[in-house]
Amino acid sequence: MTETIFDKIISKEISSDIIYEDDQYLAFSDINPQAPVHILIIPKKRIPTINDVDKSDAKTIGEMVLIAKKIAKNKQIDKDGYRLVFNCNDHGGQSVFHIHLHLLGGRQLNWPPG
Ligand code: DGP
Repeated sequence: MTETIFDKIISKEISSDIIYEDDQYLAFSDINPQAPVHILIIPKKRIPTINDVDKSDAKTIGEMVLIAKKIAKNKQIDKDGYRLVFNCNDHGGQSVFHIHLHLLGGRQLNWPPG
């Protein structure tokens, strides 16, 4: 599996605005924010795309959602609402092949997305 930029963020070789960290997960601000709050939640274990997730990863995906929920509350966007997104491959707009959950909020988000 090829390393991505997120491995360098995990190792702190590249600095990022870290919002949350534990031994298995990291959350940091997106470098190209699409909303006032735009945070990426990643597992430290690299899984390239959502296509590569299997049953043994169910806990990982669930915990990523729980971290996103906690951050949304801390950022006080929980009441107004927010969006959680996994982009997958080309049509999904995925550019970094290490799964990441986008947490977007702080403004009215359009639906359907472009
Ligand atoms: P996606 O298009 O779903 O693969 O999203 C990848 C996101 O990663 C994109 O919104 C920009 C973000 N990103 C890429 N490189 C860096 C980086 O070096 N630092 C940070 N903080 N975010 C990055």
